[in-house]
Amino acid sequence: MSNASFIVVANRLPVDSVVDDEGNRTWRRSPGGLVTALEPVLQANQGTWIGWAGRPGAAPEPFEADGIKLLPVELSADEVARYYEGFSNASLWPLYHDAVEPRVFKRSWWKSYHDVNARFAEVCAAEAAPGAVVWIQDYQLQLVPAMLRERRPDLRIGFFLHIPFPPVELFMQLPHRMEILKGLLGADLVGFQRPLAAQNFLALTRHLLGYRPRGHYVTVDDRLVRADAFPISIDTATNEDVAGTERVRQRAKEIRTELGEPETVILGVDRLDYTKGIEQRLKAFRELLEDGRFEVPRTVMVQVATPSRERVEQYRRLRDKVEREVGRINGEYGQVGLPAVHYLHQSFDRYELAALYQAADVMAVTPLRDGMNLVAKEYVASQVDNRGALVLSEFAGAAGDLRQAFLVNPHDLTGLKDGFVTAANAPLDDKMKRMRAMRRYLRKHDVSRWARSFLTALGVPERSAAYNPGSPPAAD
Ligand code: ADQ
Repeated sequence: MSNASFIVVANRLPVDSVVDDEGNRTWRRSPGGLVTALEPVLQANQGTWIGWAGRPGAAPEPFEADGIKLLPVELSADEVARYYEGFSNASLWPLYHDAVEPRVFKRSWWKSYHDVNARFAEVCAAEAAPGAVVWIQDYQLQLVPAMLRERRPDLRIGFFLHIPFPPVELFMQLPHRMEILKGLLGADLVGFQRPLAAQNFLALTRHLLGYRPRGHYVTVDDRLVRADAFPISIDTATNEDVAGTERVRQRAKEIRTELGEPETVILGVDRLDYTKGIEQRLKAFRELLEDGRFEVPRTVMVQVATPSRERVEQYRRLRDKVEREVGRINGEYGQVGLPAVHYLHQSFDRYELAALYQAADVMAVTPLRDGMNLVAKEYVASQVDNRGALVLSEFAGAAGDLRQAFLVNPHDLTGLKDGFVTAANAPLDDKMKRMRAMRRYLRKHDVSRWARSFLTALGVPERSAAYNPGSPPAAD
């Protein structure tokens, strides 16, 4: 047995395999708030991160990065297809997002999901020191809490779901619903993005298992399981710092020049995913041009659609539909050298992303359903002059935190169009007041506070140096 007293278990390791200039294969840390938030805790506790390294086939040997042990778990090509692309992304993902796209169930996918979860539990059980704290992440690993408890009842186990948790009647469609619910109940603490998700989960324990949840707790075999909301956030200070650099300010100006100095730039930045409401947003924009309420080149749209899950059929179809719609809008409303929609199917580094955020007058975050949506929070943190306007879907978890946004219902096209027009035409002092309030909120509620509050609830001592070496916990 190893001696890791704090372990993170996630589908992916927080690194990507890359080939350097000399042709050697090395690891590059993948960007993301989760690793930033958990790094201090992992470093202070001889922590280990367990996850897939991103390539099918034999797992690389464990290695260290920035004082954190990374422990790769093997996935075969077949498991990537069935456990990851199949059960996780074609069954669970659409179902948990209110079935905005039909979910597909295949029996062979479930077996693979089960086997891979068991492997993660096995690796973790062998790695954890006696009494260690284990924090399991997300929908790909919902069976791990119970599988781990069976092997190691001495551990303190937390689970956090990054996506929505569906209401009882939707969850009930899921084959193997009982195993999944029991899997999650293996944890001591099950965390969700929003209070409603925690309530859905507790209601389900009553409905499926006849338990009697009280407040945030439910008793399972003489053990108390807590279900509660812990809205995730961003590394606000770093986002603000990057946005405040001369490089970003300069680049933001350049972008506006490259766009032809429009009066209004509307921006969307999303993984190319059907939950993000990209089609609805494009349709709203097209109708606004049709109605003459927006006019090119005074108003233009930039849509960044990050490549995502391209081997899953629904995602390939979505890409075709989005690209057709962009082509249609540009065909009808663009001019030579002045497209109405600038469409970028690419990834960007954090400086370019911050510059895009800063160049945008209106940020369109219009998911049909979203656990949180960090893009909305990154946009707000990047508005160092407090000038932008955020149009935000009521169905994003972020709407519970960013209450001063221009809230819209993306299922209601007329309302969505009105939301864009209101945000684009809002007086500057109104926009600045909203933006200041949201930035204040994010400074206080950043990703380390999120990690701290989850771990405190899991029973890691509040004042433990593990949380935040060198700096005291943020005051309320
Ligand atoms: P996602 O669905 O991936 O996350 P989101 O929260 O918006 O969605 O995070 C996307 C991240 O990717 C952001 O940090 C953004 O900056 C980055 N990104 C997007 N496009 C990019 C591009 N072209 N280049 C570089 N970076 C890009 C899931 C859930 C969310 C939940 C998060 C965290 O679906 O609801 O907020 O996990 O819990």
